[in-house]
Amino acid sequence: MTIYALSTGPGISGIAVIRISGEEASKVLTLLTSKPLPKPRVAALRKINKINTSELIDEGIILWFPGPESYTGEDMAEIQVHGSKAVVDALHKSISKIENCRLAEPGEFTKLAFQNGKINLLKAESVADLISSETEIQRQQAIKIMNGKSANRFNFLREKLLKILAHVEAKIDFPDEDLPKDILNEIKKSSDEVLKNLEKILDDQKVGEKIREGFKIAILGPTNAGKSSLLNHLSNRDVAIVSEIAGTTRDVIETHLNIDGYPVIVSDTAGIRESKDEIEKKGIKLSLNRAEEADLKLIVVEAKNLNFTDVLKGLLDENAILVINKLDLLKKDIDPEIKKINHVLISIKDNLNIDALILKIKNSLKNKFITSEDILITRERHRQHLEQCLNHLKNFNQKKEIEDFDKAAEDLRLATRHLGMIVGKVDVEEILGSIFNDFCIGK
Ligand SMILES: Nc1nc2c(ncn2[C@@H]2O[C@H](COP(=O)(O)OP(=O)(O)O)[C@@H](O)[C@H]2O)c(=O)[nH]1
Ligand SMILES: [Mg+2]
Repeated sequence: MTIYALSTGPGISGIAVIRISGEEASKVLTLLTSKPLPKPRVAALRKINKINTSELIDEGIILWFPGPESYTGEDMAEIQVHGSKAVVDALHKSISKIENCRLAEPGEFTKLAFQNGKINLLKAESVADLISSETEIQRQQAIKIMNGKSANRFNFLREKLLKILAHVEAKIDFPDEDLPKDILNEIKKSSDEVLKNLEKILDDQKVGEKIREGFKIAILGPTNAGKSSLLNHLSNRDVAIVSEIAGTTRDVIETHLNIDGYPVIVSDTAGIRESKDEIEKKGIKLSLNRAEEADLKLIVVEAKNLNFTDVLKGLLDENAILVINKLDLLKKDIDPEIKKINHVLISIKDNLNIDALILKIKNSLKNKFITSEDILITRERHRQHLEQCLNHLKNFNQKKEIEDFDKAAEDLRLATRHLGMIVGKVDVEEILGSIFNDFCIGK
């Protein structure tokens, strides 16, 4: 099958690029242009006609990438036309009339690239991350992984395990021969080293995942404290309804922000209070769930009314900033006990001290995002395989002491397999779907 798709974003644009991959790619080009193929990888200006007629669709640049030196490893072509819906539709319709050609599925080009051995799984994932990166730190992370930063490390550790496995299997094949002392020592040294490496990689405060998914800030507090006002102020637009009626916000409202290059997801939540209203109660439950998941909590209260309920007290931990709002209404000084808590006094109405609050948020972000060179995990998938690998390796380390080589070898095989699955060095059909389904069509 030959696949085709618009690879640039939909909508009006100067140029739209349509990619074609598969055996019929050359035929598509010759049928659309009624001319021989251009030289490989050299741009050529061509008139592009509807199939089987001489009716012009548009004039544009075509590129011919014979396989295997192409992104997917198959024969590929690119057609650059003007980026209008009508031009793209006409071109798609023409290509669809050619035998064995169909529209690509989401992520199918990159999936082919992986299946044809052009890229590994980590690179495929990082292509998706780069495409969806919104902030500088996300772009930097995606490009590092695309360049093989984590694949090299995981492959290096996997090679070490494979070497140990070779020794252990030799022992199984020749049970009467004792493994020489120096080889046993080497096995111990190597497996300890891999184990330490894995533990270090896993001890990463999930920074890679936070960068990819966004740092989660939850705005929490009693009703009417100004939580929705704060969300709107931070987002610079009216995202949530602000009203003096207590209990206005019931659902969780989320916005994505870019604070100094850090990706942040801020969620405004229902005010926490005793309520008899079923819907409001559900909203409050959602608020408390958000509080649990959040990397940072902004606990917003009114300056004039600082009665902390037990629930609020429980939320005020080291990952929380107490935001005392409506400073404009405050006539006297605040309670010295409260002053001891990490807090900031603001007035959203009069725009007082908001800068100080943003600075506090930024500092908290910086502390959480300290990126060491060792951040290799960017998805839960990687973490799970690494944890499994670590567990099997620990089992192996225990067993080999008692010379139970058969079982030890099985643990080692499983450890190696899990490490290989991160990069895609084993049969990975079952995880392919979950990765490539996140892509958009044309990638
Ligand atoms: N005086 C004063 N009123 C504010 C301030 N911030 C918000 N409000 C008002 O407080 C009321 C409740 O605000 P809202 O953002 O809906 O509170 P929420 O229930 O915590 O989401 C609204 O009438 C706001 O205009 C402030 O800094 N000073
Ligand atoms: Mg609200």
